[in-house]
Formats: sequence, structure tokens, C-alpha cells
Amino acid sequence: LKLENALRRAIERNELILEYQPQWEMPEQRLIGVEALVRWEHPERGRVTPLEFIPVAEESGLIHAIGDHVLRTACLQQAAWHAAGLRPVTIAVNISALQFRRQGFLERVRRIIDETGADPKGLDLELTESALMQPGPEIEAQLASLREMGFGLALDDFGTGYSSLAYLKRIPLTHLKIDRSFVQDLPGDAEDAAIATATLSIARDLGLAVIAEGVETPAQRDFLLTRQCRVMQGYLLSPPLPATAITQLLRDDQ
Ligand code: G
Ligand code: G
Ligand code: MN
Ligand code: NA
Repeated sequence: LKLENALRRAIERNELILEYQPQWEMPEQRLIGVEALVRWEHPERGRVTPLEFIPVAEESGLIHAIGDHVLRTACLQQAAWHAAGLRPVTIAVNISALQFRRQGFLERVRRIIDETGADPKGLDLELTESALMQPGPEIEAQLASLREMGFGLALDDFGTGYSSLAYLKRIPLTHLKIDRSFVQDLPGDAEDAAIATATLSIARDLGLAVIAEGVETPAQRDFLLTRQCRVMQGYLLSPPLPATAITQLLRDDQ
């Protein structure tokens, strides 16, 4: 409850900030996108990991306000990079299943886009399999509306949850993210190698882009490259960085 109360005040006190982890087009290693990751700079505790406070936010209902704040901040960052004359990179924003499935989500997103003047074509929403579980007509209409607005839709934890391959057919996704649990034991683990290879193959046949996450070693990178994985994210290439560091990366390769 203490954490919940502190979290309640964290937004107004500007303690929730975003870092951005680069997503690279390979093999050229060109920066093409960033994933926004929320961090809580607690005045006494220091940094609190989202692994700790996102569950608290979800249980308390604060996730809706926090999710709006994260999306708004990402939209304002897009506008700032644009105004600075930097080339556009996609900003991916994590959306909790509770946020996505709550009545009125689409209207909240529309309002934030209108208020900030952001271009949804430069924004990907990262959804988890639980957000897409048993998609009824309302969820399907919402997904279609988001696509019509221009948002990219990425399935974040592909293969780790409950979704069936039938969803890939029904849902207008644009990207699959290979979960880092399938990347971490590449190339030695035969099962993970099979899963990563099959994911790349099915994505290609369905016309979906793939982002491999959690790439930490040259051997993992090379395995994925050999199987035509074009976009990678992970500590080998870059950790999550403050916005100013992304600005510098973009300036350096104008
Ligand atoms: O950045 P880090 O590895 O600490 O993130 C841990 C987890 O928190 C990841 O699963 C990530 O998806 C989640 N996370 C990070 N930022 C956000 C956010 O803005 N919204 C939601 N819903 N989850 C986030
Ligand atoms: O669940 P999601 O995919 O959104 O989680 C992203 C999280 O993964 C971020 O919190 C980020 O800090 C973390 N992350 C990013 N790159 C790596 C990596 O190469 N290795 C590990 N172990 N974690 C990573
Ligand atoms: Mn993510
Ligand atoms: Na993931």
C-alpha cells in the first residue's frame, strides 16, 4: 500500500521517466526505432524497476493513468525529435493488457494523439498475448481502428503466452517480437533455435516484420542474421538510453 500511494504521486511529481532502447536494422546496424521503457526515479529508494511497480499499478488501477502518461511522453518526444530536424524513428510503446482491454482505450489514445499532434505512423503499440486473448468483436474493431489511424501493432511476447496461431490470421498485426527467452540460449539450444527459425519463417509468410529482442552476444546476432532476421534489439547493440543519448545517436548519423 505504501508503494501504491507513492506511485499515485509519482506522475504529478514527474518521477516516471522514459528510457529508449534502440532497435537496429541489420546487418547495416542502422537505428530505425526505439522501445520506450518506463523508469521510476523514487526520491528515497532510487530506481524502482517496472517489474516491481507495473504489477502494483495493474492491481490498483493506476496503470491507466501511467499508460496515458507513457504514451503522451512518447508522443511529445516524437514531436521534439521532429522539431530538431532529426530523421524519424519509430517509437514503440508497451501497452498493458488491462489498459488495452478497458472500455474507452481507443478514445484515450485518440485524445493523446490530438493533444500532442503526434503521427501514429511513427508509433508502434506493443501488445502482449494476454491483451489479445479471446478477441471479441470489440477488440477486433479496436485493433482495426488503431491500424487505420496508422499505428503499428507488435505482438511483444510471441510464443510465451496462450495465443494460438489462429490469432495471427485474425489480428491485423504488423510486427512479431521474438521473446528474449528464445534468444538467450541461441545458437546452442536446439529447441530455441527451432522456435526462433520457425517464428521468422511464419512471420515472413504472413507478411509481418520481426524484431528479435534480448540479443546479447555476437553468436546470437549471427544466428539470427543467417535466418534473415532484419531487426534486433539487445544489450549487444545498446541498452535502454535516456532521450538525450538517442538524440546524439540520431545527430551522429544524419
Ligand atoms: O525495462 P525493463 O526490462 O526493466 O522492463 C521490465 C518489464 O516492464 C518489461 O516486461 C517491460 O515490457 C515492462 N515495461 C516497461 N515499460 C513499460 C510501460 O511503459 N508500460 C508497460 N505496461 N510495461 C512496461
Ligand atoms: O517485456 P519487454 O519485451 O517489453 O521487455 C523489455 C525489457 O528487456 C526491458 O526492460 C529491457 O531493459 C530488457 N532488455 C533489453 N535488452 C535486453 C538484453 O539484451 N538482455 C536482457 N536480459 N534484457 C534486456
Ligand atoms: Mn516490449
Ligand atoms: Na518481450
